[in-house]
Amino acid sequence: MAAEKRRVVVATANAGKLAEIAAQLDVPGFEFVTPADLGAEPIDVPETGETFTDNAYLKAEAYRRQFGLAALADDSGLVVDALGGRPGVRSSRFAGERASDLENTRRLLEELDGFGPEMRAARFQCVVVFVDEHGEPISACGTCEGQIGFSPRGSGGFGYDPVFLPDEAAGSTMAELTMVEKNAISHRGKALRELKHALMPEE
Ligand code: ITT
Repeated sequence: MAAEKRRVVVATANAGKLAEIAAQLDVPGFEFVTPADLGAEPIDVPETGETFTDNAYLKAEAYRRQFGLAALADDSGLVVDALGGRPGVRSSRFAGERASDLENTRRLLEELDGFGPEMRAARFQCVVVFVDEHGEPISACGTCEGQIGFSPRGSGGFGYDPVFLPDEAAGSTMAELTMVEKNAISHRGKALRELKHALMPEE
């Protein structure tokens, strides 16, 4: 008889993230479910932490308590050198509390107005935290280096993807890549592969 799989709720309200996470989560012995699969809405967890790790942990732990299941959360953002690391943990709120991706991207391009190519280095960072049924955490992180472009291009992905040119993508923006191509080089792809490795049973 097949062993029972451990259910893990994916702790995000961001549909773009969820699609990328779902495409990569295939871990023997685990079944990843969304709040929608459980007949519930995503929960709004105040991101009061100072770091990606703090916030990912806050989200994973809030979902674990709410659903009584192990949980996996992602906290991620864009770090721009010329802006002293902003927007960082405030990436989803850069242009205001409920700002859209378009508003955040516009604000970024405005802040970098007049900055030449040598001043546009940036990176996406991601921390994923898995908490087991008892609250025991495992975390993993990933980074994707690149440059901020001068105008948006492409319609894939989400967030700042149309203005982010990954070093590993030879002139394309992240939004011009397919999801498979993005996941192969992205901060989230790297973090999830590391986490998956940690969750895999020993050979
Ligand atoms: P949850 O907290 O519900 O997961 P969120 O969008 O609020 O959703 P974060 O607090 O982690 O998530 O903020 C991440 C923001 O960073 C996201 O809204 C984008 O603006 C940006 N971001 C992160 N990963 C990105 C990616 O792969 N491509 C483009 N932008 C990204």
